[in-house]
Amino acid sequence: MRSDAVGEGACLQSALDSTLIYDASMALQLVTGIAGFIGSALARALLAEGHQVRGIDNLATGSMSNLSEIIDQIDFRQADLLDPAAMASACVGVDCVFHEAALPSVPRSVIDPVASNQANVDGTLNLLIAARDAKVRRVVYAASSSAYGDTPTLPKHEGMTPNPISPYAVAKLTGELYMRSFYRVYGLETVCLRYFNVFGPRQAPNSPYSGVLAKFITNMLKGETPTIYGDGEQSRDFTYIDNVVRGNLLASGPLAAGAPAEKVAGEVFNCACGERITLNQTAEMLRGITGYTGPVEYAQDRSGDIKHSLADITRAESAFGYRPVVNFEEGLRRTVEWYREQIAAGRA
Ligand code: UD2
Repeated sequence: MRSDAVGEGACLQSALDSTLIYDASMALQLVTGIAGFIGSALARALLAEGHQVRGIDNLATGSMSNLSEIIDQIDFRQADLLDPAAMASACVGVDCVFHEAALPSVPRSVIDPVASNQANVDGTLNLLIAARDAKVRRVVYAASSSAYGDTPTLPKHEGMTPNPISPYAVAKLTGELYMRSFYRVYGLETVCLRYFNVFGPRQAPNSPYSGVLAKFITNMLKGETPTIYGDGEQSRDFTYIDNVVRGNLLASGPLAAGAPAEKVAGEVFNCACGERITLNQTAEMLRGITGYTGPVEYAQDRSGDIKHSLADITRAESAFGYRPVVNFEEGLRRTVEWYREQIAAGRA
């Protein structure tokens, strides 16, 4: 409800908003990377809002187990972003594309920059061409906070000049530039959400490229020693998955009362909590939540790593009412509980 709406006007506005929600729910939404932890969370949220959901994934880093509860309710296609025919077919009849598919990880891109570029740049371009040709209404893109690089200014705001360090950061930023280009040149509504270190249930913990929280939590719950790269004084604006899902729903358009095209198309928005914490502090907090009493190891810092990251989230708030719905500590508790259940059930 808008704060300036009162009395009869408020009822009318409420009815209009409900109509918009109902109409949008009839539409088909495409989630790329649907078997990943972000894509699958988004798919569950879209289904819960009454949408039809189609999803693609090449299963390079995603897992079908993330879709086990919803597989009967979605149109799942195992397909690669680099396959133009599969992308053209996936975009037919789609209202909004949520582009979550990516080859993540800074260190992976340092080892193999070509693979990062293929998946994150060539794949994104293929998808945009298919979305344009199918006359998709909007594409919401999972951009990355890594675009800011190591500029000393904190918090990072969207008006800053990008300064990517790793090949991964360059590739994700290039995806943003293509998003903006496709709005300017072809009129395809695109919105870039720069995610800041997303974490939560279903994030894969077992790869050398896994996100730090998935690794630390599973290490501690299993009584294994976590490794901190560097001195542990680097900081992150860790963002619980529910916040990113909320940001996507708002940025995608007529869902609820969010994001009219004139405010968001061709634009970039931070999607984060707006708070930062060091790895050392995080490890201490996790000791308290998990009950881990063992040591923490320190190792050589990673090439391409960023020291501090913190988002200014006011732009997304003023454009489409984004606000974090779950804070860091609560998100950490929920995530630990989820991994605890998985480990108890022999699934992690
Ligand atoms: C970057 C982006 C993030 C997302 C992600 C995708 C930034 C600030 N963030 O995350 O938004 O796009 O890439 O991959 O650029 N670390 C340890 N021990 C471990 C694992 C990691 O100490 O076992 C450290 C790592 O060196 C880094 C921090 O933890 O300083 C976070 O690492 P990460 O891989 O979880 O995420 P990051 O910040 O590279």
